[in-house]
Amino acid sequence: MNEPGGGDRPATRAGTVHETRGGVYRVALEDGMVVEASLRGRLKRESRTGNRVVVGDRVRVERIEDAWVIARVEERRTELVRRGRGRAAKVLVANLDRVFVVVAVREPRASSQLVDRLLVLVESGGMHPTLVLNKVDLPGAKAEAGAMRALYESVGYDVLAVSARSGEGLDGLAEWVCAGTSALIGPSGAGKSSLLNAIDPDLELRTGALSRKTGTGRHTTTGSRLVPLSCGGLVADTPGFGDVALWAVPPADVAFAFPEIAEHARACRFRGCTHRQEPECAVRVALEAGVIPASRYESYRVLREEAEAKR
Ligand SMILES: Nc1nc2c(ncn2[C@@H]2O[C@H](COP(=O)(O)OP(=O)(O)OP(=O)(O)O)[C@@H](O)[C@H]2O)c(=O)[nH]1
Ligand SMILES: [Mg+2]
Ligand SMILES: [Zn+2]
Repeated sequence: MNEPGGGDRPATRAGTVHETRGGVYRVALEDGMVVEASLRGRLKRESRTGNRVVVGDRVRVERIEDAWVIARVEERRTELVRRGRGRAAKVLVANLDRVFVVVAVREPRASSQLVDRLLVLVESGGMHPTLVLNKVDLPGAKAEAGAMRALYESVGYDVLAVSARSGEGLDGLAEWVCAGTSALIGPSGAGKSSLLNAIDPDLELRTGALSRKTGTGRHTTTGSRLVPLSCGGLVADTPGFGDVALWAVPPADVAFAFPEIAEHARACRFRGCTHRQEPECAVRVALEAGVIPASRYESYRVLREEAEAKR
């Protein structure tokens, strides 16, 4: 519909939503022009019922008199969905090529369960994240990062150990974020904004101090937006979150979000094996042989039970 030149409607132009703020959508058009648009009536009604237009959405806009209107939203290739305890699932960013799960190895130290929750969140959205271990400049953090790297590489993740402060490992991260569209997610205070500033000092994203009382971040970044990097590439700096719950993930799908469990599950005797007490469970055999790390299996068990309780 509404292809350029066709019909009596005005021609529409393709673009990508870079920022949303109170009903105003900043859209970058394909020729580099940036316009502020509102939603056409039907889309506006849909957005009130939860079908929101988000950052990263590919849209078609048209000019009506001197205003721009989003006439259509293209189908999404991927969705990064936030699922938190006690809240409705919410799409944060659409059409990402890559997601980085950023955690600090110290200050605040991320538990393996938190890391697994974040990885699972991304996997359940159909993407395979890269794990970024930040703050390796802190005393003792290198050894910690080394152990985490070994564990997560063994189950199939790319892992980067970096420091926004010392610049260590940043070349590796820059190589990834300077191409395509990516997002950084992770708990508040992990250093997501600091990493982006270190890669591209022109960004001047706001970064925050850690709370003295809790040692965690204070949600310095609010709202998501896509920012163009001077090296090329678009990146979403998202607000920190660590309260990930598997809202609305069918229990049987939880295993698929753990690549190493999914791989062994194919050899289980029973088709609907939950990998807990069934006989001839290939997952438990791999666990006992040390092929599946105990912490990963433990996270699987906890998340599976959570998903079952939500039914
Ligand atoms: N030692 C050290 N501190 C860092 C590093 N990166 C970030 N920090 C500090 O960690 C704190 C939080 O950094 P931010 O970049 O604001 O963290 P964020 O992940 O963007 O947090 P939210 O926006 O709240 O989600 C700040 O005090 C930073 O200076 C690092 O590599 N090493
Ligand atoms: Mg931030
Ligand atoms: Zn099994």
